[in-house]
Amino acid sequence: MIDLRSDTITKPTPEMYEAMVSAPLGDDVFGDDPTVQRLEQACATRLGKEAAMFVPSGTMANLVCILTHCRPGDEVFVSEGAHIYEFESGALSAVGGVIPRVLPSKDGAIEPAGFEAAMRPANMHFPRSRLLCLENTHNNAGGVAIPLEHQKRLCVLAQDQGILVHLDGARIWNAAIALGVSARDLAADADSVSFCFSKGLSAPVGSVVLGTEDFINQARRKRKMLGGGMRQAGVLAAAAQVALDTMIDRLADDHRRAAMLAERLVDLKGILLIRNGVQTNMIFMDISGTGMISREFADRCKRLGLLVNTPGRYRIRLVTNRHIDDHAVEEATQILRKVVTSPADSPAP
Ligand code: TLP
Repeated sequence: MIDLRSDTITKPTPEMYEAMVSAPLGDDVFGDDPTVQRLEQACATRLGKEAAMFVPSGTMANLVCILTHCRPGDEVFVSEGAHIYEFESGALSAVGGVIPRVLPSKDGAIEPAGFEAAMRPANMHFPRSRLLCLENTHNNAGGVAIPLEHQKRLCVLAQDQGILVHLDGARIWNAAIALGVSARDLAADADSVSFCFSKGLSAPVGSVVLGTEDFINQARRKRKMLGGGMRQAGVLAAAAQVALDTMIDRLADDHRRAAMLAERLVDLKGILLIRNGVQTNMIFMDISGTGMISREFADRCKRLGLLVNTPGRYRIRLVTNRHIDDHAVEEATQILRKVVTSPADSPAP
């Protein structure tokens, strides 16, 4: 089975398994797991932030940041299609009690003019505009790497208004590679940043939250509140450390293979690539021209040995990852070609 559903499906490397077995452990809720501490320190140094905190998932990372920055009733600005808004079960409102405000965006990048227009004068009728959430790469826009200059511009606008900035950098390393900048640069203007070890970096579990020491101290309480305090978490942090130390550069291979696959799909009948020029490891396609809905399309792919993601009625997402080599790209192309050109030949589920 060729699995293009996500980069989250990647399995730990042998080196990760070894590190997990031999990691020195403590109780991280007491703050004495040396492997977690080492990882947090390494992440903070690498991203140029004062402190870091290991968390079980990207969703918890985002939620902890929102809870730490905001109080109920606050307004949080998000881009169209933001993961925080679309794919986290409404946690920001359900748990955080904040009001999301979706800003006009182009290819995942919030329009500065739209952000400015959304700013509110101080008035007790309004919610308190508190936090701007950025996402880089922007998943739902197509794995788009938002240019550093654009991000900086938005951060300046936010700072001028006393609005804090959180960067959902679940795939910050993909963004950095695609843009040719450092993750440190991308993180520089944000008050909090999160990134994931369990996506293209292939660790089995875990994300990290970064910010000032004071912010992270407050965030630790929120993590505990959400049930995210983990005891011998060094078992997981050990694998995440290997991810951080050894798995970043190879993301370029995923990007190359996504571009290669996209190239082969451009002229497939009934398929429209949602963004021409795939920038990182994702391809989104509109398949409405095939006469199938995405569920049906995905089922047919599966019968032929290919797993794809179905983020919308007519939307299919393909994500390259460490388990997809050049040969798998060719095979996936053949399967997609078959599904599109002779749907009747690909057995219905
Ligand atoms: N994204 C997953 C799905 O939830 C869609 C995926 O397969 O891409 N921020 C961004 C930008 C993400 O893409 C994700 C996961 C998260 C946060 C949440 O991470 P987890 O899954 O660890 O909670």
